Order: sequence, then structure tokens, then C-alpha cells
Amino acid sequence: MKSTTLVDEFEQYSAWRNDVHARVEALRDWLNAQELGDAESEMRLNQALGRLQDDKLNVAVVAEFSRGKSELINAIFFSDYRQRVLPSSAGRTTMCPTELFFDPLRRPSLRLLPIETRRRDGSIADFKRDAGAWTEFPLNLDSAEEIGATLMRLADTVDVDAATAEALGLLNSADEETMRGLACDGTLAIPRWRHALINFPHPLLKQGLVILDTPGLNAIGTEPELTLSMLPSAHAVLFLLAADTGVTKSDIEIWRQYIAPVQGTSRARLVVLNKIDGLWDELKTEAQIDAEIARQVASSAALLDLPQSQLYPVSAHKALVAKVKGDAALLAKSRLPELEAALSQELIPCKQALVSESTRASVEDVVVKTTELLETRLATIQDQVDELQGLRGKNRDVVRHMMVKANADKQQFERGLEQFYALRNVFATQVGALRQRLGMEALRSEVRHARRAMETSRFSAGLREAMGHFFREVDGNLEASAATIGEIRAMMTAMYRKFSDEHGLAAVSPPDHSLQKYHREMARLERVFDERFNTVFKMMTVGQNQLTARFFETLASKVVQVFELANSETEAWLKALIAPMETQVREHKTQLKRRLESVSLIHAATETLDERIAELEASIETVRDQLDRLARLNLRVAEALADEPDGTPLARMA
Ligand SMILES: Nc1nc2c(ncn2[C@@H]2O[C@H](COP(=O)(O)OP(=O)(O)OP(=O)(O)O)[C@@H](O)[C@H]2O)c(=O)[nH]1
Ligand SMILES: [Mg+2]
Repeated sequence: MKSTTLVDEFEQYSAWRNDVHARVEALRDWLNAQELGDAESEMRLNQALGRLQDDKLNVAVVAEFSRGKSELINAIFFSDYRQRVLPSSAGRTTMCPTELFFDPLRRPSLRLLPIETRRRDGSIADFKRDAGAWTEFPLNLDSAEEIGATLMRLADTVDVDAATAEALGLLNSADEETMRGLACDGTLAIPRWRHALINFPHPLLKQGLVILDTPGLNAIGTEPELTLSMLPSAHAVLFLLAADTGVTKSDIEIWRQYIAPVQGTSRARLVVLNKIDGLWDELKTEAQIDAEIARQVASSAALLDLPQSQLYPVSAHKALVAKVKGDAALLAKSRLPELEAALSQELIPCKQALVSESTRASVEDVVVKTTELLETRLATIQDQVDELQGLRGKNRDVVRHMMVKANADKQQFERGLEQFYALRNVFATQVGALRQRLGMEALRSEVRHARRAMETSRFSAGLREAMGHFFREVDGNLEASAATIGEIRAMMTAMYRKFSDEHGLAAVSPPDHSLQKYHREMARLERVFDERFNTVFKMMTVGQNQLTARFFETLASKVVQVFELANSETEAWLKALIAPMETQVREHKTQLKRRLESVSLIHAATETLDERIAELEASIETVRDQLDRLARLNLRVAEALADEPDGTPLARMA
């Protein structure tokens, strides 16, 4: 009972990824060995290789407390350990968002971020960069019991008084519902930890799977980062209901507020009706039980406004028992295999298509560019051979004439080069302006400005204005940067055209670059802010500044991430813009020099003509071989990309 559909599919996907990686690597190494790659090509291929290597697949599990999230993760991913890995028990168990992944550079461990960090500035993403903020417990891989015992800490709580809970943003005195959680002595049991990171060498985690287990009961609402970035960036979200409770008001609330809006086109989102074993009544026939499950599925689907086919009834608990005991009949009855099949079908092809597309684009660019370079080289050598062959038997006057012409060409090209260098200076100035506007320094100052404005505004109108201003400024910077990018590209296009017309260099169309997607991401963040504002901050009471500040920190760190991406993509684009030109210019210069050398040589001794021609013909062979080999290496990558892990072409999936 070792493997399940999802596990198998994921392993096949990883094998496919490794195969693509090996072939792209072969291409890169060959280009290097032949000295055919420039810095830009090498960077693009290395980026593609990096992406293939740290390719992550994020699966988040979300639900009210005690619906069986942790049990489902145990059943799908950890049954090989023949016991529960994540703690799962009645009542609230998982107290903080828990990420499971594998990082080979660290020892296996459980790292916990203390809840007190909520008093400090900074988001979870910021704290992840601050190793000292975490409490670390090593995981002893030789003992399943010890692992289980260590992971019990995910359920740790501490009792604090109401004021402390409020200062941490975990209690709102204006909200009766949360006030009811207080014990008679006025204390409240709050999570001891804010976030957990489990570094665990499970085979699937090693291959890049990242699982996010979340705690139920409002935790999603108190940690804005979950809503703003962790759920939207998950490749699949599993939402759980339980057959014993039915669909409750809080289930619907979580669904409407957090899951339904996340549904991007490429995101898998599955709803699970767990604990169907509660309906396995021994006094009923199979058919009656099936009918009862179908009825629950239908009514739950109606409440969530979903087609019934998107709801998967399962028993996570029985599935775990069945896998541990190797009971095939029980596993089938738990209906987990259907859910796993659906999950792998939604998750893996989508992800594979994305990875395949980005790898293909990088490899194609590099191959096209290198082919162009080789073809230009071939044509130039061929011209020289023709020229020299025409010279056979010609007298010294003609040879002298050839030399004058070659010299004139060289001089004309040198004048062209001067223009190129002048243009490169203009380019540098524009790039400087672009970096200033789009750069992190400008953004950080906007963030500081907004933070100050928010701190001083005690009322919600001022708060909204401060945020509105922040978004307008940042948007303005993006727009101005987009305009500069347009100008830079137009300038480079003109330069490429000029060199192609006047000196016969290959006509390259400079790559395009758009900041549109960052604009869209900013608009999305602003929308999230507006929604939150309408539900939470509108009725802001004094003392809620804490909550606002934390929300702003998360938002700001998200905006910083957006800008970091925009910056690194823009830098890569700038390189891609100028590098092909530099390569071509260098190549053209070398060829002109060789031509001049040939002619001078012949001028000195006409006897060496045949020798020179033979030499040139040999280099034509070399270039032809290189072109041939390049095409074959490219084909190997393309073949791997076109294959699904099990060998059927991806295209058929569409
Ligand atoms: N009968 C039955 N019980 C289940 C099933 N799945 C989980 N449970 C039980 O439900 C309880 C809650 O399960 P958990 O996995 O802790 O639930 P959770 O959603 O992770 O809950 P929190 O961590 O508190 O948010 C435990 O006692 C499980 O044994 C199931 O399929 N059938
Ligand atoms: Mg749990």
C-alpha cells in the first residue's frame, strides 16, 4: 500500500523535471565549451535551471477547527510513517499555520516563531530571514515517537490576561463573540507560537512539495499574510467540511472570505466533505449509505454554490488506518483515492505546463540567438572564400584594390561603433533614471511616509487617505517606469535597425518588457485592502492601531516583494537588450579583422592563397557541425518538454 496516485504522479513529475534539467544543462555546458554563449545566454539558462531545481508545489489545507485537516495531510502524505506525524485530536489542535517542506541545507527540525513577535514590526516573510527569532527543536528521524512528541508543540497554548491578548491582536473587546472565549478568571488560552516551519526529508517534500496546514477558528483572519500571500500563491487549496457538523455558519464565512476569492484560473481548489465514516451505519445497506452521502454532498454543494462534482466525500481517518494496515477494501471505502486522483489531475498538469512554458521560452531564445550568430559567421566566412577564390590568378593591382576596400569597410564600421558607444551612454543615463524610479530606495521611502501618516491618523478616514496616497504614489512610479522602458526599447530598436542596414548585422528584434502584471498585482493588493477596510477598520476603535499597523506591515512587505520581482525582471531585460548587440559587434569586428588579414597576407604572398582558402573551408565545416549539434541539443530539450511524465504529449491534455 505504499503508493497513492498523487504520490506516484508527483514522483513522475519530478523525474520529468530532472530529465529536462539534465538536457538544458547539456546545452549550457556545450555552449560554454564551444565559447558560443555570452553572459546573457548563460544567465538565462542558469535561471531556467535554477527554476527547475527549486521548483515548488504549494498545497494549502484550510478549514474550521477539527474538520480533519491535519488528519487528511497525514493520510495523503505521511502514511508511510505508519503513525500520525502531525498531531490531530478532538477540539482545537493545530494552533498556528504550519509549513512542511524540505531544505537540504538545514538539519531536520521544527522551528517555531513565538507569538510575542506580533508586537514587533515585520511580517512572517521578514522573520523568516531572521534566524534568531525562531525557537528550534531538532527532529530525530530514527524515532517516529520522538517526532510525534516534538510536533505536539504545534498545539501549545499559553494563558494570558485579556489586556495581553488584546495587545497581541488576538482579542477585541468590542467583539462579544471573542470575549466569550475568556475563562472565568479573565484569562484566555492563546497559541504559544505564531508560525511553524517543519523541515522534514520526506521524499515528496524533497522534490519540492510544500504543504501548508492551517489552524481553524479565525486564525486566518488574525494573520493577514495568510490571506494576502500564502493562500493566493498556493497551487492548490483544499477546503474541508465535516459530515458530522454539516456546513456551519463559520464554514461558509471562511469559504466566502478566504477561499472563493482566491480562485485564479490556474489554481486548483477542491472541497472535501470529511468524516463520512460517521454515516457508515451497520444497520443500513451500502445503497442507503451511498444515498445518504450523496444527499450530504448535494446539500453542502448548494450551500457553497458549487457544482456537486467539485465536492469529494472522504474519510481521512479511515484512509490513514487503511494505509497503515494495508487494508485495500477500507481504503476504497474511505474514497480517498478519488480525491487524490482529482488533486493530482488539477495540480500537476497545470504546474507542468507553467514550468514547461518558461523553460521552453528561455531555451528557445538562447538557441535562436546562437543560431543567428553561427549563421552570420558562416555567411561571412563563405564571402571571404568567394572573394579569395575570385582572386586566384588576379594581379597585384586587384589585390591592392581589395585591401583598400577592406580598410574602408573597417573604418566605416569603426564610425558606426562610435555611435554605438555614444548611444550606450544615453542608455546608461536612462537606465539610471529608471532604477531610481522603480528602485527599492524610492519604494522604502514611500513605505516610511505611509507608515508615519498611518501612525498619526487616529480615525479611519485618515487611515484610508494615507493608504490611498501610498497606492497612488507607487502606481505613479510604476507608470513612469513603464514609459521609460518604452523609450529605451524604441531607442535600441532603432540602433539594431541601423546596424543591420549599414553593416549587414543580423536583424534582431529587442525583447519586449511590460510592467503590466505588477500593476495588476498592486491593484489586487489595493482591492484586498479595501475589502479589509470595509469589514474591519471602518469601525476602528482606539486600541486597534496594533491590528492596523500589523496589516500595513504585511501589505508593505508584499509590495516590497512585488517591486523586488519587478526590479530583477527589469534588470534581466536590460541585460538581454544590450548583450546581443555587444556580441554581434564583437563578432563583426573579428570578422573584419580576419578579412583584412587575409587580404594583406595575399598581398604579401599570392602563393598562400590556396592554403588560406583551405583553412577557411575547414572553419566552414566546424561552424556547420556546431549548427548541427546545437539543433540536436535543442531537439533533446524540446522532446523532454513535450512529454508528460508517463510519455504522452502534453498537448493532448489541452
Ligand atoms: N470519524 C472521523 N474522525 C476524523 C476524521 N478525520 C479526522 N477525524 C478526527 O477529528 C478530530 C480533528 O482532526 P484534526 O486533524 O485535528 O482536525 P484539524 O482540522 O486539523 O483541526 P485543527 O488543527 O484544530 O484546526 C480528530 O479527533 C480526528 O481523529 C474522519 O475521517 N473520521
Ligand atoms: Mg490540525
